[in-house]
Amino acid sequence: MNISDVRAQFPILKQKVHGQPLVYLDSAASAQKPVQVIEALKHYYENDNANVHRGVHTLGARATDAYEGARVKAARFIHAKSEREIVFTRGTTSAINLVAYSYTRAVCQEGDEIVISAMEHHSNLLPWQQAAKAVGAQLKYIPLQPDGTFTLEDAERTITSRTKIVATSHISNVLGVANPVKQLAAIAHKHGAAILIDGAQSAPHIKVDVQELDCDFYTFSGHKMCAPTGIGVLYGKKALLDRMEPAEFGGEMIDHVDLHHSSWKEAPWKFEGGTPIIAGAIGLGAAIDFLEEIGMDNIAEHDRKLTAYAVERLNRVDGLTIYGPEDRRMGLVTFNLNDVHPHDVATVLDNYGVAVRAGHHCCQPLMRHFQAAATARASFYLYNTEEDIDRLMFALHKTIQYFDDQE
Ligand code: C6P
Repeated sequence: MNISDVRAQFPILKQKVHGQPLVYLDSAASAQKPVQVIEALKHYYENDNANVHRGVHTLGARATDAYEGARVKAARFIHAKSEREIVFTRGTTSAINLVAYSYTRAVCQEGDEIVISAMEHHSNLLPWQQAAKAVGAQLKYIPLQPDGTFTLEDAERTITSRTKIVATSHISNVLGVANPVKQLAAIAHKHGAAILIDGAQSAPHIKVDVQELDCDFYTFSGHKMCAPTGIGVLYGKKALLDRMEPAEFGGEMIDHVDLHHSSWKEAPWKFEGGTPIIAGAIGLGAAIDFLEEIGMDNIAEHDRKLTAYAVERLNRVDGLTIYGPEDRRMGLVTFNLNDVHPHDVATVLDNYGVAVRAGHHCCQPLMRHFQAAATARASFYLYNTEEDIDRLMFALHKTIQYFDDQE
């Protein structure tokens, strides 16, 4: 993996911010787009733009082929058995909402349990809260260790024969820690429960094999892996998708419509009511081609090395706290500087051209666990370099100096 070649594919990285070369360390929020993806969108709109699945005309057929071709690529990317297990959604949030709404209603009765953890992103927490209320199920949490992780022993104790669904992130967007999802899937299955894995932070960084993990549902967002915003994927085992009713009704998803009764297409199309996210899916297909050409194993190794480099440098800073365990960390590091609000840290860093995220990262329960209102987070992707991290460290030292001078 030649990093200068990779960087050259990302036009946005060539700019200056506040007179300094941009150092983009916020890919966990949204990744940048390579020319290959931008060109794929441009090509689609300049040559093939039309609605899908309905037209007999040439553009309609081309658009349909490109849209359904992207589904095949997404299936290959996560090693699904079939493209029929790939539902296009707006992103991880809408994918989880679909399962929480529809699968819960199919399998849960009053008194059943849904099990998650307090480490989850709000998008993997609120949908379950709402679903549990709707069907009278109990929402249970696997307890967290002081470092914010959970153990398989605690998962064993929390999951029971009344548990119908277990949901957790593959990689936490705050801790960067990879959860033992394969073992968790085995525990869930032992109790007859299904497992959903929130892959928003794993699909961009590591090779994912849903068959190997034996997860029932896996969700991810295109925009965090070089694709456009507004496209994501819900993977579901075919038999489970077949049990689920659609959550949206209208054009495209139907088989037969009468005045008082209608029937739908098979999965995945029954979940894609209305004109689908055609350009987004084509952009996602181009992003998958781009990432696969570099190689997901190469990307994982690069991101792991950079993360270790950043952690090692940050650990040397007096008064800096890193959240989460040292090991199993991938793609990001979350921290706080003594006495300086993370929003102030991020603002001063921005003056040096360094973009990091500050806030609760859509994980308020986890923030409360750490008794922190907010944190700063630097996240890395295939276009970042050690030099980017050196620039972060330089800007961080300037930040410390600035606030020391204020005292
Ligand atoms: N996390 C972050 O800066 P959407 O917004 O639907 O594409 O993804 C939601 C989501 C779900 N799960 C995890 C683990 C995530 O990290 C995210 C998005 C961004 O951390 C934006 S809050």
